[in-house]
Amino acid sequence: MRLARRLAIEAASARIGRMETKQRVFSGIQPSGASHLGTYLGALKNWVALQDDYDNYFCLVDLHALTTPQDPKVLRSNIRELAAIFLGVGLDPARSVIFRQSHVSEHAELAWLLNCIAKVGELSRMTQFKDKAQKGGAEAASVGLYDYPVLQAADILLYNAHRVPVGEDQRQHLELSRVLARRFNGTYGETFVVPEPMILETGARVMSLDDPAKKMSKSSPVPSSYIALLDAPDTVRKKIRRAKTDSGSEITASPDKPAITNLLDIYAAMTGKSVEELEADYQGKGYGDFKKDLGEVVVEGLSPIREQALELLGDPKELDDLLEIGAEKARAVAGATLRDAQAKMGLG
Ligand code: ATP
Ligand code: LTN
Repeated sequence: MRLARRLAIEAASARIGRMETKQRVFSGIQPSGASHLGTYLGALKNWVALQDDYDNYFCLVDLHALTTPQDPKVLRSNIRELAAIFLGVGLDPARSVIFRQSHVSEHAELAWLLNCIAKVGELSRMTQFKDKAQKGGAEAASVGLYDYPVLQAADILLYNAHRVPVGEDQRQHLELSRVLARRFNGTYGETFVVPEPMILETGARVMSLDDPAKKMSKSSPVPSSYIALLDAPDTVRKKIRRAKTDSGSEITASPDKPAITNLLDIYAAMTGKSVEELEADYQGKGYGDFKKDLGEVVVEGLSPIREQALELLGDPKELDDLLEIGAEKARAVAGATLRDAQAKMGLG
């Protein structure tokens, strides 16, 4: 069975090699904690939908995860869990290259080259760095956290990706990748594709369940603020039942009702219905009815993913093998781009 799967992947990889006409997509997620509904609606769901139309590279960015303190044992298990989630949502190793960043050393090597053209002023303006560094005091933040966006640019540019499907919070990082690609090309000659962000209209910014002013985040210390993709159905129902709501009782989206607006957005993203349709469906009904239905919608959407991921977690060897097959394919592309960049800078 395992062997059959591997052969199928190999055959598909030969097909991937012939797909030069397709544009390339690259994106990544950190194995730094529980992947949640925001990650799913802002990124993963979109990745799955892109698979047939693009030449896809999807990466577990484990080097990025090290920019904040990680317990090695927990990190190891988070990496496998995220790999299981990648496959559980429907990423298909026969159509997409799925791999770990640390298995392809070119990521760290290109990051160094790009470090030498990135500017301190640019990195100091990154809001994610400012927010995260603020939590423990900027002086104590790691140099890795500061340099995070340069490693992200290296990820994308190594594959000459045309499109990068991410949530809204990544817009600024992507802009830096574009700036670095243009600067490198302008200084050393045409080398990198300048990537375009791909940000969905619905689901691109899922907010926290306990504070609709903050994005749903896996680094939140409050587990009830996010719905983890592996949460049991009853936990999902309970978290939604307890989610913060606004004053008043109408189910309508508006800037002065950020909590119910967020829940309506989640409902819309999970079902494909528009927020207006949902407002009409729930006219005259209360928060209780709405939350009960939303709980079922989310449970129904996430259950197949959870079941599939839990099953895959029962075979860690298979997950590791799949990631290694992906890394081999990624190295071939990344190696060629790195050598080109090195040569252009005078290292070749
Ligand atoms: P942290 O919150 O700890 O910074 P994160 O969840 O933002 O981590 P990743 O897991 O690396 O970081 O994000 C993976 C992808 O999910 C990115 O494309 C990101 O834009 C998207 N994403 C993350 N959180 C949300 C959210 N709340 N709404 C929509 N998209 C999100
Ligand atoms: N910073 C991203 C994760 C990430 C990424 C990438 C996304 C690292 N490298 C390359 C797209 C392309 C985040 O979502 N937190």
